[in-house]
Amino acid sequence: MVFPGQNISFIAAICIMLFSGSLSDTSPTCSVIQGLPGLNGRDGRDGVQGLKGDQGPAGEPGTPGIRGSAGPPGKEGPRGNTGFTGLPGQKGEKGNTGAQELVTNIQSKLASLEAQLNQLQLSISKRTKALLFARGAIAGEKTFVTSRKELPYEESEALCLKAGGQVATPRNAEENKAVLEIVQYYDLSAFLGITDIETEGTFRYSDGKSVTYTNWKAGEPNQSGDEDCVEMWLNGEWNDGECEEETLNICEF
Ligand SMILES: [Ca+2]
Ligand SMILES: [Ca+2]
Repeated sequence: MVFPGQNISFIAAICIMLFSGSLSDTSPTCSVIQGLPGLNGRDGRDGVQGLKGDQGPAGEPGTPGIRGSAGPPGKEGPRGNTGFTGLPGQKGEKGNTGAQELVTNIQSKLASLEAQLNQLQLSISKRTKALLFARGAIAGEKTFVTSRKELPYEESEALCLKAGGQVATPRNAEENKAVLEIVQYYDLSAFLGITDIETEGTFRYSDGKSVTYTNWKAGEPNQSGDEDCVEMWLNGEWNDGECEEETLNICEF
């Protein structure tokens, strides 16, 4: 039998004592005697730690800090520029006699310059006529002049450059006609300042720009052989000819 709340080992000891003391009995009995309550058991273990609680709400903002103290003073600024020199006093008014002298002087100088200019124009006119007498021609601002030498293209070009000009390069009918006057006078064809040396078939002026005026003879240029220079024939028409050919040197200024 089990008695809840009683000490089992204590009950068993009482039972043994009773059985030992009645060996003569044929049917020993074991009376159950309720013992004293046992000692309290030990406390149970601690339970499993609970889950972490939710995060609490944010706290109230702190009060602003105390304002910092003022910084140290800045460096001393650079020294200022020296002041401007005072303006000179105004010139006193010239008397009437002085003003009249000034006007007279200016008029005199103008008259002198005018005389010098007329003299210069006269001189230029004379020299131009002298050039034309030696076989030159004028068209607009250009003056065409011949050295009367017959030269291959490169030599003709060098001679003109050395003189401060360039090989005659007519850029319109008027200029072509002026060059023609010289060509016909000497009865010699003349190279013009136009070639297709750089690119075959593309004729350009000596400064590399494309030609804007031409007066080709019908069927020319035809690159018959190795023809990279342009010559003016006696009728004023153009032909592409060989640069080594010798023609009348005509320069333009
Ligand atoms: Ca050619
Ligand atoms: Ca030709």
